[in-house]
Amino acid sequence: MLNWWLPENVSTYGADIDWLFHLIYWITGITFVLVAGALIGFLIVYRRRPGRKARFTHGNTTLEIVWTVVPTLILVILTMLSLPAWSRIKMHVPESDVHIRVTGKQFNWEVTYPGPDGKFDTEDDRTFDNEIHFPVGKPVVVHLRSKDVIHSFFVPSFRFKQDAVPGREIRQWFEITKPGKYEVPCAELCGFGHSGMKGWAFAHTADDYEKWLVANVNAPAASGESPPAAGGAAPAEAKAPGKGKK
Ligand SMILES: [Cu+2]
Repeated sequence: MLNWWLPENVSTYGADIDWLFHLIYWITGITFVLVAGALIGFLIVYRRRPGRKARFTHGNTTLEIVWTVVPTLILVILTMLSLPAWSRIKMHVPESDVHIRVTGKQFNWEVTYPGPDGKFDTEDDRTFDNEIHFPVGKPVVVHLRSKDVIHSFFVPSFRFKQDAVPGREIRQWFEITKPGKYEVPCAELCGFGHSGMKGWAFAHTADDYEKWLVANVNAPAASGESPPAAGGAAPAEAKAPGKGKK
């Protein structure tokens, strides 16, 4: 239903979001057609004609109660239907051994891996610009930060969208089902270069991710040199990672 206009869903929880999206789309779409149709109908039926006088009407109490109660009920039911998905996706971060810090800044995504010690802010951290690599088939925990203004880390195919807020670290997660290269735009107007703020998410098979990690994150960094290119470990369209800076 209507999948021709949403990007392919490759996330384990994407179907829960798409279902709600489509439900709300149809409710608001049908409401729009009914309201616009009634508006046009009234415009024609009650148009000005010679000899017809305008008449004051107080309204219709029953009708007003109905059109207040029905939308209220719809909103309450939508809230009830959304709660399980919201709770599963946003309120709980599953256990994982893949933790990646993503920092928004004007106008880049900085992606930091904790390195072999598994801890951020240590000597062996590795940071890349505008590319995030991770394996499919397991939860990936993103530690989202911002250096300056509010950005929004958005991966349409993952049904993942989360603001990055200065002064806070927000932990969110996704689990991807299909290897590939996916676009990561910034979805919050964050300044002059906002439209060019775009990164790429590389979902690897477990084996390819291991190879990428060994080649790019776990390799001892020679001083003054960039870490080796991803080589065969990354998908064909993957370019070599950016600067491997501390
Ligand atoms: Cu931004």
